[in-house]
Amino acid sequence: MQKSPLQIARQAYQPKLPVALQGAVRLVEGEKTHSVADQDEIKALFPNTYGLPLITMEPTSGKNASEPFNVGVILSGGQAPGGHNVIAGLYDGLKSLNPENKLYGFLGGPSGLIDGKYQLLTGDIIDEYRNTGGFDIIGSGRTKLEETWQFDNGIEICKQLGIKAVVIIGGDDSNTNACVLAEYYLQKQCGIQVIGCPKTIDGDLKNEMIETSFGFDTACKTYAELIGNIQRDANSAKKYWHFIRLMGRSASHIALECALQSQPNICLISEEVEAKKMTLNDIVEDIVKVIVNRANAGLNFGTILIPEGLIEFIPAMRVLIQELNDMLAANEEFTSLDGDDAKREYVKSKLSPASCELFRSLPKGIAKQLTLDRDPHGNVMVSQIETEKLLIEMVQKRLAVLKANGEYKGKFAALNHFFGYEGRCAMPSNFDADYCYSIGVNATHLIAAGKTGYMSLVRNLTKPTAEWIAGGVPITMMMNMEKRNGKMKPVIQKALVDLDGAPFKYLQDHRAEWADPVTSYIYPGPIQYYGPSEVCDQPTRTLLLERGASSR
Ligand code: FBP
Repeated sequence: MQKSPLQIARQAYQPKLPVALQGAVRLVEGEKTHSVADQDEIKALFPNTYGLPLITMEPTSGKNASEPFNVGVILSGGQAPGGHNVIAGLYDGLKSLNPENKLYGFLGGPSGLIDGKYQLLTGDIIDEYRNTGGFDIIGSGRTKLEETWQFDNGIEICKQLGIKAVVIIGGDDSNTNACVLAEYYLQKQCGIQVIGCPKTIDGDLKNEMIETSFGFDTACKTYAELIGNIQRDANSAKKYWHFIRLMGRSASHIALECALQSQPNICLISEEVEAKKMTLNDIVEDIVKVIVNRANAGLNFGTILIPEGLIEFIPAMRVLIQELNDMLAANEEFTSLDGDDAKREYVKSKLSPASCELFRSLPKGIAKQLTLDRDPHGNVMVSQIETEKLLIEMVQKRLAVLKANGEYKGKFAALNHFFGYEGRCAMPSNFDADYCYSIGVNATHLIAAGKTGYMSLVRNLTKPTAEWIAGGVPITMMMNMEKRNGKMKPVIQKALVDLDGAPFKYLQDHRAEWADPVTSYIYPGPIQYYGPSEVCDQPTRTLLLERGASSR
């Protein structure tokens, strides 16, 4: 396979490890834990994995040796930069414990475990994927591990391969499933451990212990580079408003981080829209004010960042989406209907009067996007809803009214963009390369110590890598009960943007200045892998602001 010079150079990059993971470790147990909410329910559902203690890895003298054992790894859900390094870290960690240890990759996501599709990962394979983006080493998938027959199939295949532990690299839903699996395997006393790793570009898998999920850093830096390029183009040509939707599902972390890096004219934050109970018209009105103000100064261009989950946070829309979720969950009647019109009529006949009214008022294309298939976890697939086009259409209409009234004299030409897939497989930044490798090595120590139901934890991330703290956090500690597919389920609590948190406050304090006719754009440029630390090794602005640090 042909490679670019950078690919070749990156293959030789040796990720940095925290001091605690550079040699032999000893596991130190801390306080017993409890779930973030709904303690009684979670405890009843997870009698064996509830209340486990936090774990910290401490360096020790000597060598961690163990009898040989095998591990299986699964990549679950959307791609996130650094997944290959988690696997490389696992591989190197296992081999340093005992060269006879083996690592199997389950192919195509969780279904690989259920269907017994796997590959033995050898040193040659791992070397090909070190420090690369993507999940193509073994593939990923969104099959939900939730049925006991699936768990039992997993036991069979693990027994055949002598697998002592399964590592699931995934987001909040996949790690919830990891914990359900860990609990089931403990109940069955089958001797298979399950360890989770915090992945998602969305940045919404974070809490008191997990400072950030891997992939968020690289994905945001990739999008921020593109936004900066667009801003420079806008500032040069001076003729387009760019409406840029950014991935991230419900949470607006990606949009917020990109705004902190690039200082656009407007950045919408879904969580704020919800808190202020804003309607679609309120949002349009806010955008229009900025456009008119800039037009008055002769500037008919600008940039607007839109989080992909925005639509779900407009209260009336949320009710509509909830009704649609409940109505469409496993609804064969709906799926058997032929054609868009029949489906639209069916939906309208089942909605409450208020939601029906809203549904009818939406452009047909957007209304249809809202009824598309849910993901296996019952979530509406917000990446398919073109909110940026909806906003352009509404802004255009409002400006036409203002123009007719003589209140707007500018020119409005808009372009739409959606950035998501462009960043999910980018070559991991140094931060993600080091973080992921550390997560992988750390997971091997949790496994060797017989732990299960834990997430591999690496924190203190705004400090130099050597000072990062490694350990384990019980997955039940992050759980609460939420409605999924119409039923209450135990799930890891999603972290949305905290409106009292430092990253949002920074945006709040500066957005008037960024909206102003005076240009405040920042052009972040591409991710740098080689060069001074202040250019190459900085974590996200979100992480720095949250941890009260100015740089690493
Ligand atoms: P995960 O939650 O699995 O990490 O997925 C992240 C994500 O990129 C979201 O931002 C986006 O909404 C979704 O995946 C898109 O899903 P798909 O890859 O199935 O199109």
